[in-house]
Amino acid sequence: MAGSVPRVALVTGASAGFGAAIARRLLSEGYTVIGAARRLDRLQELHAELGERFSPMVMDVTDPASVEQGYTWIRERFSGLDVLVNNAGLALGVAPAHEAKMADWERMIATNVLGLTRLVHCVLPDMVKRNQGHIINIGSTAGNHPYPGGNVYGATKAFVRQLSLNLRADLWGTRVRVTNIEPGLCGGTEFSLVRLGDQAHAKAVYEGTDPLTADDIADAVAWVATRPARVNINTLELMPVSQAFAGMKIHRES
Ligand code: NDP
Ligand code: 8X3
Repeated sequence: MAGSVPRVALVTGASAGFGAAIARRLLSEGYTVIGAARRLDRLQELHAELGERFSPMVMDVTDPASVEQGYTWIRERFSGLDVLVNNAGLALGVAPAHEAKMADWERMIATNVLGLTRLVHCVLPDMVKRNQGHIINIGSTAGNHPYPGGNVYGATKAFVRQLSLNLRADLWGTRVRVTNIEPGLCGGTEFSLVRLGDQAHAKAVYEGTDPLTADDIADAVAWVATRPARVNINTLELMPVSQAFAGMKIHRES
């Protein structure tokens, strides 16, 4: 669009998986994209691929100073942030609750709950002041449907869903939008490697399935972001066709 000011998006967790795909997709939609994560080498590779409309930013969402510093950098360079994609997140382990490591629970909460909330708290006042902006959180089907071993990971994503809906309530009367995107099984990212710790177990998660891809999630993000300004997609849950609700389990004593 000749003469129009480019829209600016911050994508957290841009060094891999969904985040990298979302960054690519938003660039192709005309956005200027800041891609944040901890691994600078990965972000630099993306910068080399995507060019000058992509800015790599080292950010650890669990570190308040790192988030504040990153957002200050954005404020100094751009007139405003149009889209925040709160994507950085992780699952650690699939052990039942009584065998899980407290350190893993703490890290998931620090990243998926506190990190995401910190970003929201940082950007929201400016979005309200400008009366525009869109926060797109990446939740999960794990926040809607319990499963064995999902314990704290699923709980963090339930938090993300409810926070997203509650933000909508508080933002009534403004033009600021909030969406929670809730993907199910999705392959081709580092999610299962991070969760399970080795390639063999990670690969086994997807064997014989036709999972969602990171590009499917990027499509969903681009779609919600490009709806007319009057439209707010509250939640968007996606699953691969090969995944469905498998019913309640009944334990029978023999
Ligand atoms: P990946 O492991 O491929 O990517 C996760 C990204 O998060 C990486 O870029 C990583 O970057 C970043 N990240 C992790 N911790 C931090 C941190 N403390 N600060 C900043 N960035 C961080 O996973 P996916 O792309 O698959 O997952 C992305 C999101 O989607 C997550 O929130 C996940 O829970 C959710 N999700 C994933 C599904 C799936 O099946 N794959 C399904 C539903 C939801 P770095 O290590 O460089 O910091
Ligand atoms: C990731 C989807 O089913 O592995 O959030 O929890 S699942």
